[in-house]
Amino acid sequence: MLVNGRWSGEWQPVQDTDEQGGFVRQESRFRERVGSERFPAEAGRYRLYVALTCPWASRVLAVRRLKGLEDVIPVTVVEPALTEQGWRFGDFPGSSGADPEHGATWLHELYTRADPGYTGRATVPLLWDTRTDTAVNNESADLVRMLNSAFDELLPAERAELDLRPAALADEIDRLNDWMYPRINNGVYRCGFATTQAAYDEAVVTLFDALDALEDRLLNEGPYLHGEIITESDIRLFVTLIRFDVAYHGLFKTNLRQIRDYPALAGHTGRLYEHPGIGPTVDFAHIRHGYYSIKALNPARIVPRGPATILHGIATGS
Ligand SMILES: N[C@@H](CCC(=O)N[C@@H](CS)C(=O)NCC(=O)O)C(=O)O
Repeated sequence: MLVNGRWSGEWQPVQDTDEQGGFVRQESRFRERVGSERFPAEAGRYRLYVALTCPWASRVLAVRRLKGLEDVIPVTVVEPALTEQGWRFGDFPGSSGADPEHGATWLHELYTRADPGYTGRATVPLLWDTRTDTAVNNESADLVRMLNSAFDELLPAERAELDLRPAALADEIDRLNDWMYPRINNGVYRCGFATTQAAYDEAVVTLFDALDALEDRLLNEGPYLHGEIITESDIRLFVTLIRFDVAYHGLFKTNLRQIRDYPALAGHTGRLYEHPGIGPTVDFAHIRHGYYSIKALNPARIVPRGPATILHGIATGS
């Protein structure tokens, strides 16, 4: 990570732990908004830096595509494997090559450009303002909301009208998001990055209890988490579940069941994967290489070949 603007030590995944050895994720540092006076909505002005292995970045990418913002917000994809200095720009298939704005080698160079005294991790997603050459926001929860509405004036009516958090459902969406985050989205990381047996045991039981609850919810109230329309909650769930059988089940030891064992969750994940606004943002090679490059969990960094298919038939390209 960066300490006072300088890279220190070798990259390692565990950010912080609580007294029980449980994984604690750092708070995002850049929290400005497009649509403010400082950062007005403009086509081509902001660049989104992502890793395709990363679920947080991928939920922003899915919203970008669903809203039709590809030409408004250009994207740079880093290489999937985390190096000793974190995310690196390069030529892995599906990555974008060199950083077009600064010719940086590592993403952390952008963090110190935005804040020369930055202390913390250099994470994706990161929204960058090319006009003032600084970071706007590195919190995917904010970015999902921003892309849902802040650029609407630049979009044709049917894309502008697409609302992943309609006012009538907003409270319910927030409630479900807050419930899913610790149990499922961050829950898989709490399993994988636990540093004690007790912390892992607690996380894995909580995770599967939550999956069981969502299976029931979808069976009774589906096809989507809030009924008939796709919302932010569905995208948040999807980015975790599409990685589950490929990465988390093995590497993170979330192996009580697979998503393919849950008919409704598998159906939900498959349906979103088939959606032209969502499926193309998924890259299984990046997911596999990204997660299995984490040396602390997989010292020889061998990338497994399987599973060849997930969810009753989606090929993962191994
Ligand atoms: N709260 C952030 C978390 C982002 C995050 O943790 N991204 C991971 C990849 S999945 C990352 O960039 N890790 C690099 C590091 O830990 O150094 C968000 O949701 O945007």
